[in-house]
Amino acid sequence: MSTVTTTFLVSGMTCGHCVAAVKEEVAKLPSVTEVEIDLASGAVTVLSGEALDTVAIDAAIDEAGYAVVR
Ligand SMILES: [Cu+2]
Repeated sequence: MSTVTTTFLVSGMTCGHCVAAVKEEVAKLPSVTEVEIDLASGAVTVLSGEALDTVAIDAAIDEAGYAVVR
């Protein structure tokens, strides 16, 4: 199985709780195997078995209470 790496920026995260909330929602997306988040920059790196749907990513981040920077 190949691994797809998706990176994007999330605004509004200020502490470890924010990171955990975003991580939890992103981890629910189909085929996601790993989620790395850098709190300082807001950079989110997601490893998944299939390409992730941009709309689904936006919805997941929105669900967590934050916004993707586009
Ligand atoms: Cu927080």
